[in-house]
Amino acid sequence: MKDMARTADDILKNLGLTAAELSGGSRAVRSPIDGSTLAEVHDTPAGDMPAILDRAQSAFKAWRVVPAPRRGELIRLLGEELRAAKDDLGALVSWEAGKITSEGLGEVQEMIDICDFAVGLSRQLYGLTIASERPGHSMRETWHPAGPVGVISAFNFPVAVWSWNAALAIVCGDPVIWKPSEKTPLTALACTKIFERAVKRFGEDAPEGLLQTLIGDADLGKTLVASPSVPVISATGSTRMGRAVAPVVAERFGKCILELGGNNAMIVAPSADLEMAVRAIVFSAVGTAGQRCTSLRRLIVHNSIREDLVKRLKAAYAGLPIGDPQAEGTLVGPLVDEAAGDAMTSALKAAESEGGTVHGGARVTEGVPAGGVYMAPAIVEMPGQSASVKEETFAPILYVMGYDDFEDAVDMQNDVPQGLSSCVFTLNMREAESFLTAAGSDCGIANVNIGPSGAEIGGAFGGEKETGGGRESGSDAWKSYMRRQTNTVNYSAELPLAQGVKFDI
Ligand code: UN1
Repeated sequence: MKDMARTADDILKNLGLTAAELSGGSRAVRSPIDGSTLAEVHDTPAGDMPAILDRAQSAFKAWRVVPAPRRGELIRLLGEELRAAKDDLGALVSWEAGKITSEGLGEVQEMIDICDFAVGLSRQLYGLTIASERPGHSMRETWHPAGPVGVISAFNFPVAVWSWNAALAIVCGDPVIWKPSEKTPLTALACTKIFERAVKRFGEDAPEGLLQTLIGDADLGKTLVASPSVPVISATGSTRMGRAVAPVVAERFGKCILELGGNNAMIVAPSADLEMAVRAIVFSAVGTAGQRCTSLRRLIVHNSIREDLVKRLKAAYAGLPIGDPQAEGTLVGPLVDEAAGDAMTSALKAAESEGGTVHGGARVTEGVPAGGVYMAPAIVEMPGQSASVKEETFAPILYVMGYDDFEDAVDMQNDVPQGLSSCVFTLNMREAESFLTAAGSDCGIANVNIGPSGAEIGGAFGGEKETGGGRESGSDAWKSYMRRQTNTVNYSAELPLAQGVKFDI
């Protein structure tokens, strides 16, 4: 049962959004759950952009000289505020993006995790010391703040992806200008409030304009992307969006961190623990209604176990609770909007015309809230990796293909334009280890005996090919938010030149 006390209005109020911010604007925000209007928010006027960019520059000048561990203190406070707001923000993610409650909360937990990571990082923005070839000289590498970072995020992880970027950017000394998806402005406004609370507690050395949030459609994003005063653009979304963003940023010699489409596969070998594989498949293929960039979309199964596995999956799919994502027990919530439902239906039609056999995939209207787009997840048995399998459709569609030879399976896994996440289920260590080698998976993420989605924040997140090549979140992804400087210091009384060059005057 739904907790009736936790209406979207109550949650928005708890999070600090005011009536003036939530009404009278031109942008109606609809919940994917039932199509109800959650608020009417105000767009950022395009004419405000010059002032926003100027404010980010001034904030940068002040923030870049605040010691990094002190900058980390702001993110520590942000983590505290997020802990306090976890239930409300998680519930708002559910209202605005249609996620089941546990996944909404999980997303906020991912924010808290990256804050913890970034706090530690704020004392570890290390450079190298390098041996100089010249006597009496020392060399080192220093990392400096890059400048304002433009963050473009998608509806499906409306808050976590912002936090991966913002937590790192802020400890690295960079203000953030955030352009969230036009489908999820409320969670963005809520995060902005939470951030402001942390800033208030932090004190006077936080300049105004450390975080500025743009509400509106693609035009605001276009201005941001084209602005030479924003040296780093971190964009998450479709490959189509990335193709529009990357050349504009390259043209002005800015840096892009792109996290674009995925078409993630699992290879299931004959030795696999099938019971475990089924659980991993179902979570990664139907979790978030197939709307993660890491969702499992392709299953490459050894032909000797293919029939058995499909049978088990069909049984698991038949029992999936589809419906109101805020009701206890629901595992599959709605797609984000009608267009997403239509895209799923036409992808299934295309697969059929390519020789596929579709199980499931119909629109569900019984036992679900009216006004939302609820689709039964689909399993599609394909004769091979045809055109529609190579495309990313943001919906719960799982294409199943067979293989006989492990090397062929790896080739199939790699034979798509995208390169985000991948995995193998096997108990054969030769297969497992070879999947992780130079001749194995070509993706940014490659796993053994776990699914392709649900990555932890400690590792670098991102992928190759049409996924865009960017890395966010853990490991040394912070380096993309800073500029590298090589320093040579001469502490001798001579002036020797490198490479033995003589130039006596
Ligand atoms: C995304 O879908 O854009 O690994 C991000 C995962 C999550 C993040 C997904 N931690 O599935």
